[in-house]
Parts: sequence; C-alpha cells; structure tokens
Amino acid sequence: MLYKAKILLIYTGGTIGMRKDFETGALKAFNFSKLLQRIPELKQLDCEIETISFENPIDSSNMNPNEWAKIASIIEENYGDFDGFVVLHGSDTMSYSASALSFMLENLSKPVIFTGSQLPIGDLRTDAKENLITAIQIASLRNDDGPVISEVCLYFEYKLYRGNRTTKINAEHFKAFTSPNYPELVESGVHLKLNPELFLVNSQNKEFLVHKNLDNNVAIIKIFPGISEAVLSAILDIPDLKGIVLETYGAGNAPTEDWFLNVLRKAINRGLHIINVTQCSGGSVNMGQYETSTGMKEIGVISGKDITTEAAITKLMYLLSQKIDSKDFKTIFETSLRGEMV
Ligand code: ASN
Repeated sequence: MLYKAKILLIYTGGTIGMRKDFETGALKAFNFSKLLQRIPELKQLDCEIETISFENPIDSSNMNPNEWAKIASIIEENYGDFDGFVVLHGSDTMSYSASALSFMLENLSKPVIFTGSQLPIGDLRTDAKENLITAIQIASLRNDDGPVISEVCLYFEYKLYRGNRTTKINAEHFKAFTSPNYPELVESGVHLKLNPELFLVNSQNKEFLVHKNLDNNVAIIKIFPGISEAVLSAILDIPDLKGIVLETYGAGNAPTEDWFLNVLRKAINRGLHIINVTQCSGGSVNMGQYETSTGMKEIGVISGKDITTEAAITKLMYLLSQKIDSKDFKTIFETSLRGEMV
C-alpha cells in the first residue's frame, strides 16, 4: 500500500480563521474547528491530517518569543509522529516567525511550512484555500529518502519560499510576500515546479535540537538623514540591551560624522553587538565598498550581508541565547546557519 504522509496542521490565528465582530466590525480570530468545516476539500488530499490549535488564537501582531516557543514545543512534542508540519499564521509577522523558527529548530529533517491568507477562509474570494491546500501538498512530498523539503518555509500565492528569506511587502495584494535575495523553492501552477538545487540539505543524520529561549534584549534602528546623537545614544544606552540591527543605506552605508561612529564604538566596547543590514529591499551590505561604511567596518560592526531585517533580529535573539563567547559572535553571525544569508 502507498505510504500516506502524516501532516500536523498547527493553527495559531491570523486572518485565515477570522470573522467580523458583529459590534465593532473589526476582524477577530475564531474557533479552529469552524475553520476546518469551511474546507471540506482537505478530506480529498492524499495524506492524513491532524490538527492542533492555540488555546487562544491570535492576530499575528501579538506574536512574540513566548508564542514562538509554543509553536516550537508543539513541533518538538509531535516530531516523531508526523512527516511534516503546516503552521497557519497571520501574515503580518509571518516572516519574523518563520525566521525565528528556522533558528529555533536545529537539524530539521522535516518540512515546517508557514501559510495564511489575506482574506478569511469564509470569504467568497478567499486566497486561504489555495494557500492551505498547496502548503499541505508540499509538506506531504516524499522521495525514497524521506521528506523532499526539510526546512522552515513560507507558502503564499503560488510560491514556496525559504522562510527566513521572506518579507511582507503588501497589505492588500494576494501576493503579500517576496524573497528579495533568494529564489523561490517551489512554484505552483498546473504542476508543482520544484527547484531542488535550492533546498537545504536534509539533516537526518544529526540530532534534532529545539531552542526555546530567545533573548529579546535587542532593538532595530533604522537610520535616516537627520538622525540625532541623542536618539541613537538613548537607544544604545538602554540597560541590558545586548544587540541591535542597524538598518543603513544602500550597501551598508551611514553618516561618517564623528559622533555617529563614537556612539557605535562606545556601545561595541561595552559588549553590544551591532548588525549592519540594508534598508533596501534587495541586495547586500558590503562594508568597505564606500568610504561611508569603512569606519563601521574598522570598529567591529557585524555585516548582515544579504539577510532580511526579520532574519537578522531573530538570529540575534537566537545567538544571544546561545551564550556564545563574545570574540566568536561576529564570525558566527556572519556565517549562514539556516540558509538565511550568502
Ligand atoms: N492582521 C492579520 C494577522 O497578521 C493579517 C493577516 O493574517 N492577513 O494576523
């Protein structure tokens, strides 16, 4: 008899399962069992599906490291019993969550696919059904060695992306996500077009490790023409702050004024980690290419290379929780751990 993949559907909330509140007219998460009744098509899929729901489903604007730990725990507890996991999640912070989980789940050898929708599943024009059904189909794909996909991905509007390469780009288009620096892993049309040369190698032979404690003593600072010393130093002086993601211009460029580099230098000398990422939606940081980034390179700012801000901040939270020796932190951050950077 043909093997049927077992998929665990994890419902965290998001528009996919929302409906309008009668009094306020605002969209609110609702009960998961009702969501399943709206998709009878799931029964036709060639896999076994079991479901588990957050006790209180949330709009993904309420996501945080504790909620990520809940998702990670569900996957950990069910890891041996399922061939793949599909996480239903709001689109607003889905790229952060997919990035975070990619770091929290080390040596993954099964697919974890995040998906959701822009319109609730009960809406006539909903994008939820295609997203959900194809995400489950992709999670069920197997070859002789086991699951075809063995990484944390995000499926939305006909494309499967590496989760930690994505970013949300549109609040109303069905094409809500993009992966600016890494091509899609799978494209869905009449057939599924797989690009296996882009997949992460399956870590089947290594022990699966789940890291649930992230360190959120971090901040994101987006520089802008006119940013003042008072603002920058006020943030960097926050007690207990351990690292920041600094969104700079273009290929990682920033003002060359003395005060700017002095504030950064003082923070680095106090042990803070400063990660340089670009504000551009595509391309890479390359400190030293312009005079406006050589100063940062000299004082030990870490290059985020072509990482997204979402992956940078979650990688920072993850590495800070790993109690890495401060002299190794820069090298480890600049190394790709889960395919999140070149
Ligand atoms: N506010 C919703 C959420 O992120 C948006 C969505 O799912 N499309 O939960």
